[in-house]
Amino acid sequence: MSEGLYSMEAKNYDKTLDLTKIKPYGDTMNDGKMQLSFTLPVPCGPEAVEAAKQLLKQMGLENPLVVYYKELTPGFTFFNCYGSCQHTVNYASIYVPKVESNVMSMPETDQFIREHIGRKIVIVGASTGTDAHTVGIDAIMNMKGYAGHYGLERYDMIEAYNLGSQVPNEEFIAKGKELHADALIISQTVTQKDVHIHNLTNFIELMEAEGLRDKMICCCGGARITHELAQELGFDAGFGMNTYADDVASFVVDQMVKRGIH
Ligand code: B12
Repeated sequence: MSEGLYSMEAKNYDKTLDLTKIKPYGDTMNDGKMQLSFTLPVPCGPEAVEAAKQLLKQMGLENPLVVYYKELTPGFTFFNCYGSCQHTVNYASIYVPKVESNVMSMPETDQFIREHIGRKIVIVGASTGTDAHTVGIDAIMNMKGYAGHYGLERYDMIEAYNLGSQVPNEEFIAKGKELHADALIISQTVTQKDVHIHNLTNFIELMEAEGLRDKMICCCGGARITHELAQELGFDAGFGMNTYADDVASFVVDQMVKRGIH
């Protein structure tokens, strides 16, 4: 049964919380209150507000309330609304595959590498294929880091190489080989037309063709990447939103030790 810390805390102060039937929380348990924002392609006015309310009712929201509306441009109206959701979800039955490793801080990871691997490890990263988004891979790799988490370049015991964006898989793998990478890490942001799936699959195929797949730890990440998807595509791990250098560094060093890579 999956039961997060917050749910347990909530349970302590509100006995009406049933984890097999959860619904949105507004200001009292089980009130179902949700906030929605959307645009309708109609002129701003009372008819637009009524249309928004009818839509909310059809979506199963009780007591629909439009709390803000504004003309975006003639013929289009933007809304902020509230309503009470009547549906529930069985939180207790949820299972989500996720990266299982003990997340260490930067100094702990450096120390772990010194003790268990005994040399600097090499991690090469890029946003590959046609993907031009760099902010994700920079967040993981840059010296200054992201949201209070230093990037891999800051670690004493990691040699980190950030190749930037739109790096073809062939070039990325060749660089990994040249640098004797222990891990290759990829960022993928664009998922339109499943471009990320095609690109990540092509990467794994090339790695296998070169006989490198078992020699390097392969991870991917991005807002729409899950660990489950990454594993399905042949990666060792996948990291989604709210992940940081600590997560991938801990995973890589843990795997290296488990696989006896020194
Ligand atoms: C900035 C931005 C751009 C900038 C990018 C500039 C740059 N240098 O990166 C520019 C303007 C160039 C751009 C272009 C495009 N963009 Co854009 N862009 C964004 C935007 C606003 C923010 C993305 C971002 O920087 N997030 C912040 C970072 C820190 O978050 P993150 O990437 O999720 O990274 C975190 C985690 O996911 C994880 N992570 C990420 N990578 C990795 C890798 C590893 C190994 C690990 C461990 C973890 C990890 O760690 C990070 C920190 O927690 C988003 C919308 C949004 N608000 O998210 C759209 C968005 C991503 N873009 C989008 C699109 C469609 C495009 C274009 C295709 C638009 C177009 N038609 O031209 C082009 C892309 C062209 C191309 N060839 O790639 C869509 C993608 C939709 C989809 N599902 O495919 C979005 C979602 C906007 C939207 N709602 O439509 N974009």
